[in-house]
Formats: sequence, structure tokens, C-alpha cells
Amino acid sequence: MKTVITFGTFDVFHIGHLNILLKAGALGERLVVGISSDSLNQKKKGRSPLYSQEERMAIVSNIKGVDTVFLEESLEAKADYILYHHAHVLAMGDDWAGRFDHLRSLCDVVYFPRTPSISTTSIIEIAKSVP
Ligand code: C2G
Repeated sequence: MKTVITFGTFDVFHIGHLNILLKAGALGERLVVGISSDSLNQKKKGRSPLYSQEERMAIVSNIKGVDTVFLEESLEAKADYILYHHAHVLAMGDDWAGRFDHLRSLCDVVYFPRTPSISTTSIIEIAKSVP
């Protein structure tokens, strides 16, 4: 069975997140999603997500087509996660283009175009600007 793996924070879940999960899932029969932990976000973005890791895992695990979710504790551990989950394909949005090419010895690596005009940051900015 062809397994696809993808990673993300998926904070304030939106259509861009749904689109990449659907596109990634269409590449195989089993979709595994690594949800970056609160502490990893604190490290890489300097702030915690609005939604906790438990909430983000609950949302993503209930999206149709997602078979397994797990906590991504380190950005550098992708090879371990790919091997552990027996992934044949790593799929990511093209904001990460080129960043995971070194994993091509382990699995196929696919970058999808990001969904335009939507991001967690822009949603938070709009919400803040509402009087
Ligand atoms: N995405 C997208 N279109 C958008 C926004 C996001 O296709 N408009 C994709 C991103 O490219 C990524 C996935 O949705 O593949 C999750 O995005 P984020 O939650 O922003 O994930 P990020 O913080 O980039 O974490 O190890 C990698 C990290 O865990 C990725």
C-alpha cells in the first residue's frame, strides 16, 4: 500500500491546509500527517500556535482521507519519521521547495503549489483588525 507523509502546523485550519491534505492523499492509499508540536513552533516561529497541538491533531485526524497523525517534535527528524511510517512519498507545499530534496534517497519528494491568498497569519491579522 502506497503511503504518503506530510508535515505542518495546521493552526487555525483553513482551505490551504485542506487542499494540501487532499492533494497529498491523492498520491497514495494511506496518508500520514506529522503535526508540529507546540514546542517546535515556539522554537521555529517564536510563538505558540493559537490552537493547541491536541486541538490541531484532533482536527486533522478527522479530515477525510487522513489515516494517521503524530506529533512532529523536530524539523530535523524527517528521515526517521519517513522510515518509521514506511512512507513512499513526502508531500509539502512549495514554500518548502528544495528543502527536503536530500530525502530523495528514502522516498519521492513532491512539492505542491500553495493555495494563494490564505494563511494562518493573514487570518489572525484580519481577526485582529475587526473592531
Ligand atoms: N499550505 C498551502 N497553502 C497555504 C498555506 C499552507 O499549501 N495557503 C501548506 C504548506 O505549504 C504546508 C501545509 O499547508 O505544506 C501546512 O502549512 P503550515 O501549517 O504553515 O505548516 P508549517 O508551519 O510550514 O510547518 O516540518 C515542516 C513543518 O512542520 C511545516
